This record gives sequence, structure tokens and C-alpha cells, in this order.
Amino acid sequence: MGYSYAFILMLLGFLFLVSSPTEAAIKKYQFDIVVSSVSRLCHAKPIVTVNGRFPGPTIYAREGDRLVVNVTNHAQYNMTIHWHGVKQLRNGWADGPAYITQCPIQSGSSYTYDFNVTGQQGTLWWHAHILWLRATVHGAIVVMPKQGVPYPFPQPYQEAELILGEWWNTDVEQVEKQGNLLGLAPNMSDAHTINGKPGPLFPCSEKHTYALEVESGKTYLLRIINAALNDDLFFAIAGHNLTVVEIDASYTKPFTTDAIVISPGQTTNVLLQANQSPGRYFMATRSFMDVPIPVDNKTATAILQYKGVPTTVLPATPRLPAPNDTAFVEAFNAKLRSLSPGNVPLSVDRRLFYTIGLGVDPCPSCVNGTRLAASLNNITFVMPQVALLQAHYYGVKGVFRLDFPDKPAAAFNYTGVPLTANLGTSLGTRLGTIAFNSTVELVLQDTNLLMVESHPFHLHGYNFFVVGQGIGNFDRSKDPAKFNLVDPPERNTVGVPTGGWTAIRFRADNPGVWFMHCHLEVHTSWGLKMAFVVENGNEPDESTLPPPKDLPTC
Ligand SMILES: *[C@@H]1O[C@H](CO)[C@@H](O)[C@H](O)[C@H]1NC(C)=O
Ligand SMILES: *[C@@H]1O[C@H](CO)[C@@H](O)[C@H](O)[C@H]1NC(C)=O
Ligand SMILES: *[C@@H]1O[C@H](CO)[C@@H](O)[C@H](O)[C@H]1NC(C)=O
Ligand SMILES: *[C@@H]1O[C@H](CO)[C@@H](O)[C@H](O)[C@H]1NC(C)=O
Ligand SMILES: *[C@@H]1O[C@H](CO)[C@@H](O)[C@H](O)[C@H]1NC(C)=O
Ligand SMILES: *[C@@H]1O[C@H](CO)[C@@H](O)[C@H](O)[C@H]1NC(C)=O
Ligand SMILES: *[C@@H]1O[C@H](CO)[C@@H](O)[C@H](O)[C@H]1NC(C)=O
Ligand SMILES: *[C@@H]1O[C@H](CO)[C@@H](O)[C@H](O)[C@H]1NC(C)=O
Ligand SMILES: *[C@@H]1O[C@H](CO)[C@@H](O)[C@H](O)[C@H]1NC(C)=O
Ligand SMILES: *[C@@H]1O[C@H](CO)[C@@H](O)[C@H](O)[C@H]1NC(C)=O
Ligand SMILES: *[C@@H]1O[C@H](CO)[C@@H](O)[C@H](O)[C@H]1NC(C)=O
Ligand SMILES: [Cu+2]
Repeated sequence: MGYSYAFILMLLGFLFLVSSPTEAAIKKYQFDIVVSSVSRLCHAKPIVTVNGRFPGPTIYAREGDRLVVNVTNHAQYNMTIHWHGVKQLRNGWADGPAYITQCPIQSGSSYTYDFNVTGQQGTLWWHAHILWLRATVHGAIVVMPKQGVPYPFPQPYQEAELILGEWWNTDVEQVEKQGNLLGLAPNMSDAHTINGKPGPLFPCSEKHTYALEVESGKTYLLRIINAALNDDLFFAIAGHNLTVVEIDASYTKPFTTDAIVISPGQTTNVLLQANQSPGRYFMATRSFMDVPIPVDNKTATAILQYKGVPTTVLPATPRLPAPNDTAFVEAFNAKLRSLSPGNVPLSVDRRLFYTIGLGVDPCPSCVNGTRLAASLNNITFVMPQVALLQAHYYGVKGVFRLDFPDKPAAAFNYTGVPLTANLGTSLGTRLGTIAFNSTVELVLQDTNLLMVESHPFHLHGYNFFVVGQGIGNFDRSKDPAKFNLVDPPERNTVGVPTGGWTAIRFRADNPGVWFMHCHLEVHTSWGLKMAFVVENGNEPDESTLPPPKDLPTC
């Protein structure tokens, strides 16, 4: 009796699944790149935006949907948009980094990004991927699970996106240009922002404060995105703990914390229970920086507003970790575990070891006769004049070399006493090549050439597993034994700790040309970037798709 009852339930469940509307939808968006006057910090200034909004519009999709985004450039700057974390299977044409997968959309032109969101759900984001324009050209991507598929945590009452950013009072392109011209570090930002607003710790900011209204007793899902150009950030809400459930659109084993750390490029979903005495509480964000270099150390705030509480009530202030709290960051990262890890590569076909270096190269016109430079395996990446993916697809010679070294030319004490010798770098547009479907282990090793610093690294076209992390020099004979191959966090952007290393693994099953770079824009500008050519497989469905007809040309 019990048996047949269960059987009937199973049958009903099956029928329900079959009849539920799971068909993928086509979601169309129009992105107009326009210069708009936005008022922040006491005065209005023109910034480059999508549809006049800052932050830009949120893209909503379900796993499996097709997104069709027509980007029309009405501004004077060249533009491209990157869909950060979308895997773009066989479809690098829609990935967006300028001169890597496409030529820019020039003033007066349009390009339609047409891509499917396959096998991914959670919070991602989109941003300009040319010059420093992503400072103001960015927004959230919310990928809901397929129809009828619940979250692996209790259904929240409501959801909200919190985009953390950096604000300059001057034109951000002038800041970048001035840094390049002088060969020095560019000016740091004037403020941090939460959903585009700096909050009341800044002058004339009462109207420039984001507030999130909550009902007492309810649970909220907060989708937090670090869209800052150059700053790792802490985030906390006064009086409330946060339960981390997802990072970079990959579910995690839930854990509770009073603050999070989030690097540029990363996303973190947290559950917030409005379970404190009804009131007003500040949310706050501020930089994490554990080496003594100048950084925008100003705190942006927003308000968690319990429904019905008068806005005259002074908000409570949260305690953020100290700006140099490395121990908090290490402990936080150690808690990140995949909820249900997919196929973590257990064996490795290809081992890569890349050193991250900051240095100086000759520059006769610069202030010191030198300019700051950054490199991987001592190679400072030189941007090509035409897009690498096109050059690869059509076999155009002379655009790049396929000889990026798998390891540095010579081993040295990477994180030893500050290394002031060999501070020059070698320049080139050199790419690494990877066989289709091979498993790759990449160890990113920070160095003390010039100085140590932490670097958030982003790989396009893939998620990877973060199998290990440590301080000091990576030890090939000892460290792999400590790798987590059971439930390592899966993500698309990972921090390499100051004076330390991070090991990632992925299966190269997405053919194309994929950018990999530090997500601190200042370091990317200095050349801390490279790209992989992942070869086609043998089957017809294992090669890069043909390019769309409206792909921009250079
Ligand atoms: C994209 O938008 C522009 C401006 O509205 C329009 O002229 C163009 O036809 C659109 N392209 C496509 C493919 O719809
Ligand atoms: C997206 O999915 C649709 C439907 O399966 C398919 O026709 C289309 O070719 C896919 N597009 C890309 C870029 O993969
Ligand atoms: C950078 O900061 C310096 C010193 O405050 C200032 O003189 C300069 O105008 C700033 N540059 C830009 C592009 O805003
Ligand atoms: C937050 O979590 C900590 C550690 O689990 C706990 O001691 C504290 O009481 C919690 N605070 C709130 C407001 O729930
Ligand atoms: C923030 O940085 C400025 C300039 O770098 C410095 O003068 C100031 O003391 C710092 N403030 C704090 C609270 O660390
Ligand atoms: C962090 O900064 C504080 C204040 O500047 C300083 O006293 C402390 O020594 C620093 N801690 C570390 C671990 O560097
Ligand atoms: C370059 O010049 C600046 C400003 O004059 C100075 O602060 C800095 O120490 C110099 N850097 C190097 C590497 O010489
Ligand atoms: C590397 O440098 C550090 C600090 O300068 C030193 O403690 C360590 O012994 C060196 N390691 C090797 C293998 O030389
Ligand atoms: C990096 O390359 C430059 C230029 O070839 C060279 O002078 C320097 O010694 C190299 N540095 C290292 C650490 O390999
Ligand atoms: C990739 O390799 C794995 C392990 O050998 C194999 O199971 C899988 O089918 C291959 N995938 C493709 C697309 O060839
Ligand atoms: C825009 O991109 C095109 C194609 O690469 C290039 O020729 C042109 O100089 C760029 N324009 C600006 C203003 O950078
Ligand atoms: Cu960096």
C-alpha cells in the first residue's frame, strides 16, 4: 500500500515536471551608451552610462534563456560590454573584452550581443571592457534557476542587488590618461558607492543615499557585486549577520559571518534576516589593503530601513574589519566551499606556473624616466590593434605569438626581501595555447619584485575551482597534498593573496580566445593580463561558432 502510494506520488511528480513550462525564453534588451549628467557629492558631472542610468539596468534571465542585447554607442568613446562570468560556450564573439574577442563598437554604431546562459544560475554582472569606462558602465545580471527549480536554501521573501563601486569627481578617462602619461600610479577614487550612492558620511549626500526597506521577521537575498575599479572591499550591516550562500553564480555551503570581503569582479549572495529590533542600520563598505600604499579608505554607507521606523532615527554603524585585516580575509576565504561541486579535475594534463610582478620599464617622457609596469612570467601584455579572436579564427598572422611560457624563465625567491633587481619587463602580445578538453592547473604566484600586493584574477570563458591558496612561495613538493579536491569553491575571479599564491583547476572544454587578467583596472592597464587560445576539438560541436554578421571591425 505504502509502496504504491509512493509510486503514484512519483508519477504525479514526473507528470508535473514534464508539463511545467521549462522552455527557454528570448530576452531582448536595448543598451544605449549615452553621456548623462549625474549628481553625486555636491555637484553634477557628465558620465558615460547605459540608458542614462548609474548603475545601469539589471538583466534578468533564467538558466537556459537566450539574451539578445543591442548595444548602440551614442558616446564619443569606443565601447564594448563584457558579460562577466557568463561562460559563452563556443561563443567568444559575445564575450566583449576590446581587442581580445572583438573590435570596439565605435561611436554611432551598434552591435548585438547574442548568447545563451547555459548551466549557470545566480548573480553575475555586465560592464564595459575597454579603457576605464567600467567605472560607470556596469550593472547586475540575475540568472534565476529554471522554472520550478527552488534555491538550495529557504525561499527569501524578497531580493535586492547591491552594487559596490568607486566614484571619481573628475573624468575617469583623464585619471587613467594622466597616470599613463606620467608613468605613475593614477589618482585614487574620491568615494565608494552602494548602488551608485556614497551615503551620508559624504557632504550633501542625504539624497544620495541608498535605502533598502525590510519587514521585520522576513528573510532577504542580497546579491552583492564589487564593481569597483581598484579596491577590494569589506561589506557589513550593523547588528546583522549575513549567511553566504553563493559566490560568482555558484552555490556554497552556507556559513554565517558578520562581514564579507569581495574583490573587483566577484559577486556574493547572502541571506539577511531582518530579525533585530525594528530600526535603521547602516550598511557599509570600505577598502581592504594590506600593504602600505595609498588607497581610497573612505567608507560608503546605505541604510537598512525597517518598515514603519521614522527616518529621523539615527542609524547604527557597523564594525568593519580593519583596513589591513589579512587574517579576516584568509579566514573568510577558507570558509568558501562548493555546495555540490561539479567535476573537479583530479588529474592534470597541463601544469602552469605564472609569477605576478610589478616593476618599472623605461619611459623617457615620464616623470622618473620610467613607467610602472606589471607582468605575468615577466611579460607585460601589449594590446593588439585588431581583435585576437578574429585573428585566430581567420588565421591572420603577425597579430600575436603563441609562445607564452608555462613557467618563469628562471626560478627565484619570489616573495623574498624586496627584489629591486630585474625590475624591467619584457613586452609582447603572447598567448598560451591549450588543447581542447585538457585539464589545466594554474598556480598564480605573487612576487616581491618592486612590492607584494594582492591581485584578483579573472578568467573569461570559464569557471574554475580554487583548489589551494597559501602565503610565501608555492612548494610543488608539499603544497599539492593540501589541495581541496572535494568541495573547492568554484568561481570566475579569485584573489591571489599578498606575497602568496593561488592554485586553480579547470577543464578546457570551451574553445576560443579567453582573456585572463588582474581585475584591478590599474594593474590591467600596466599589462597584468594575457590570453589563452583553447583549440577546437574534433567534433563539429567542439569548435568556435562562426562570427555574427554585425561583429565590429577595427
Ligand atoms: C540596434 O539599435 C539601433 C538603435 O536603436 C537600431 O538602429 C538598430 O537597428 C538595432 N539593431 C538591431 C539588430 O536590432
Ligand atoms: C542559443 O540556443 C539556441 C537554442 O538552442 C540556439 O539556436 C543558438 O544557436 C544558441 N546560441 C549560441 C550563441 O550558442
Ligand atoms: C590627480 O590629483 C592631483 C593632486 O590632487 C591633481 O592635481 C590632478 O588634477 C588630479 N588629476 C586628475 C586627472 O583629476
Ligand atoms: C552573529 O553570529 C555570531 C557568531 O555566530 C554570534 O555570536 C552573534 O550573536 C550573531 N549576531 C547576530 C546579530 O545574530
Ligand atoms: C586615509 O588615507 C589618507 C590619505 O592616504 C590618510 O591621510 C588618512 O589618514 C587615512 N585615513 C584613515 C582613517 O586611515
Ligand atoms: C594594521 O594597521 C594598524 C593601524 O595603522 C597598525 O597598527 C597594525 O600594525 C596593522 N596591522 C598589520 C597586521 O599590519
Ligand atoms: C617616481 O617619482 C615619484 C614622484 O616624483 C616618486 O614619488 C617615486 O618614488 C618615484 N618612483 C620611482 C620608482 O622612482
Ligand atoms: C626567501 O626569502 C625569505 C625572506 O627574505 C627568506 O626568509 C627565505 O629563507 C628565502 N627562501 C629561500 C629558499 O631562499
Ligand atoms: C624580465 O625581462 C627583462 C627584459 O628582458 C629583464 O631585464 C629582466 O631581468 C627580467 N626579469 C626577470 C625577473 O626575469
Ligand atoms: C573530455 O574528457 C573527459 C575525460 O576524459 C571525457 O569524459 C569527456 O567526454 C570529454 N569531453 C569532450 C567534450 O570531449
Ligand atoms: C576606436 O576604435 C577604432 C578601431 O580599433 C580605432 O581605430 C579608433 O582609433 C578608436 N577611437 C578612439 C577614439 O579611441
Ligand atoms: Cu592586480
